Amino acid sequence: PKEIFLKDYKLPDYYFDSVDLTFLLGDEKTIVSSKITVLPRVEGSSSPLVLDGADLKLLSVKVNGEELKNGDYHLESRHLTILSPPSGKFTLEIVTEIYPQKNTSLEGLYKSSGNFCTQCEAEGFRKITYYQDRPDIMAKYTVRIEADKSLYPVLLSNGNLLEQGDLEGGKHYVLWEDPFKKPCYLFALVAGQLESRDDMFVTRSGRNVSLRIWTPAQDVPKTAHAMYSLKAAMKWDEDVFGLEYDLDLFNIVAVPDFDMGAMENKSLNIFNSKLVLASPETASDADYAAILRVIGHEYFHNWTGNRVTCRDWFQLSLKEGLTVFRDQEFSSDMGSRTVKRISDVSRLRISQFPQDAGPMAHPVQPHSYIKMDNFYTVTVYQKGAEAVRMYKTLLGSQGFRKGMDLYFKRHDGQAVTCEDFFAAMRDANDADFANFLQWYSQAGTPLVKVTSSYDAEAHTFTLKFSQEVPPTPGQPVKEPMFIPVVLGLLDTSGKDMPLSSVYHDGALKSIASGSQPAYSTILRVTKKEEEFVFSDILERPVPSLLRGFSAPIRLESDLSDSDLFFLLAHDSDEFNRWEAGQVLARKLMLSLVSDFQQGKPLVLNPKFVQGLRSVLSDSNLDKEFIAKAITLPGEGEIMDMMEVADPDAVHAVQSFIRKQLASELKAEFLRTVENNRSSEEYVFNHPNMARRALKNIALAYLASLEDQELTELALHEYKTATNMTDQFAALDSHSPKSWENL
Ligand code: BAL
Ligand code: ZN
Repeated sequence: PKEIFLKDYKLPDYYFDSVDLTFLLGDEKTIVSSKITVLPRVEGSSSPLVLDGADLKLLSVKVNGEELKNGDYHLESRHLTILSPPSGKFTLEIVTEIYPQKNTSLEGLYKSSGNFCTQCEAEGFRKITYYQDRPDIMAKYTVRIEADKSLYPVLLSNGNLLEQGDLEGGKHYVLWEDPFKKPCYLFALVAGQLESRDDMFVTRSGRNVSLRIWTPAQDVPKTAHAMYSLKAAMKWDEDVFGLEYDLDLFNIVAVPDFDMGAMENKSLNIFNSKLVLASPETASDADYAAILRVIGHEYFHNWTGNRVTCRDWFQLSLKEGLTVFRDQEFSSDMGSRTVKRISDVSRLRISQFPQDAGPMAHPVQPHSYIKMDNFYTVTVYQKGAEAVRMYKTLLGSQGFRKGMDLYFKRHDGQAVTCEDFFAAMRDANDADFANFLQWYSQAGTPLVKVTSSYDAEAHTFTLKFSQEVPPTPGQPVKEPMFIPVVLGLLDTSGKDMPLSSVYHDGALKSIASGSQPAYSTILRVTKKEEEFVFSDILERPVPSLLRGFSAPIRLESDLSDSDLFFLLAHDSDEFNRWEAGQVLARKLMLSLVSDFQQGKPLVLNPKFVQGLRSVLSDSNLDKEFIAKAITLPGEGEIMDMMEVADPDAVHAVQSFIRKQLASELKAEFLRTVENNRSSEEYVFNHPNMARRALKNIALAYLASLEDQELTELALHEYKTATNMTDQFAALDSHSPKSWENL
């Protein structure tokens, strides 16, 4: 296989204007006919037209209605080349034979549990017919499908249904038309024995949209939550981004064999069943939340991915980073913003940071690939979403929205690049983004070190930053990055101090907005080393740095334990309250691991117990946030921080801390279980999920005491549970690995 480079991108020599596809679906073979209107990019040119194809049997090729003979085209295992196409617009007709029943790659057209189904992203369309299989070829499609009516009563493709009817021999047909131009990776076809849950959404401009979720008949009752999620996502995109759905019909299909998880084909999203089907007996709160998120994600692609798509696959993050960011925001608005941020940051640290530090490290916009399928990575998705989040942090909600509006105004119907997105954000706000694009081109997680000092006489507070981006494969030397550091300074009562001005880069800059003082600010850290000096700081503050995890970096600061306890108790930024607790817990665990290894008795710092007690009993805090804040870092996280991992010591220390906390906070935990039981009927909403999360972590702590009375309590919770989350948590509280599942 050949390595493909971003720098070698060339515009195509030919564009496709319209594509009419006909599928004769059969159990032995499927015949695919295509009729394509081809336009040369440069008028008068007649360079060879190279089409991609794989595992296809070519039956015929016609140009302007004339069948081509062998010497008119060249056929290789993965390409069909039309040697001398006419100069000017022409029609190309190709007939191929394919065997979906034998296609086990789950790319192209294949059979899944008796139904026909497609997956074309990234390069599956070439397994259906010969085509320019690249996302910058955008065309309008019609699709006619013919199949046996009793075996395949439902025949679906993209767009609106134009016609349907019966044919001879027990067959029937449908004709679909998608009025929007799309790349072939968004083509979809489904045929089979499916039934639907039907609903309706009225867009804010009054368009009636039919919504259908298709599954095997027995699964239809389990699609209620998916339908709820779809309608919530449609409403949210209108409210937050002003983006309306653009067709009369939106279909979702759930099939058991689907590799991609879910796929955003235009108006015909296809999902693995596990991301659609849910009932209180078979799905946990986490499953329900995942369905909400993924249904939202695929729906949001209708604008970020489909209406505006990628020029080439190096731009995958243009649609995926942006759409992950959009689904994160959607889930935040449907639940707790802080808890969602904590979960997303934890995921980034657990899976993306190691990727960025290992042999697979690659930029968000990779420079080259051999097989595109390997680039659907946490870096492209999650770090890409962090890049989009930084635009929003720098521009604010309104500025970000202005950037999005300009992006759609400029690029609707186009295939574009990450640089085009950058330009829209910059131009809409007249912003100076310095070298921000390095977030796309440089791999590796920046390490940022911060030290602070207070001058009591001058009333200044100084923060010194240094940054280093580690070498990664193919990028031995790195440039400094543009790192937005959101920050507040806490006074001795724990309140955010008013910030008036900061001296940086030889200039004193005002922070206050008009006559109003600011209580937090964004530092633009762009150099290898630099400092910021805050003036009018009347007492030594405790800095709250990188609020909301404002950049995907590793941060090392000189905050003392007592600063961290202070932030845990008072920070107005809840993310940093959680972060302070986690940093303390990690330090505590590492020091106890060392005691354990030296055979010293283990003693738990009473300030840590007190810190968690105050979080647990703070009735102003969201219950799901409390559950997160009192959860100890995982054993793996601690072992990652050790020179030589010692699983026995880490396990012993974690069990010790858990038992100590359970015994010291037993009364609080018992009260928490008592006060947070679920009602009879399972309802998926944030308050209910938050109550269950808090109750179940309290139960897990109590279970660690291995007390008969508490085992009885867990058994009682198990027997009276009205949903899978509670039932599983009660059962799991007594498993030796229970802590890992929280
Ligand atoms: N486009 C592949 C599946 C997804 O990320 O939505
Ligand atoms: Zn996606």
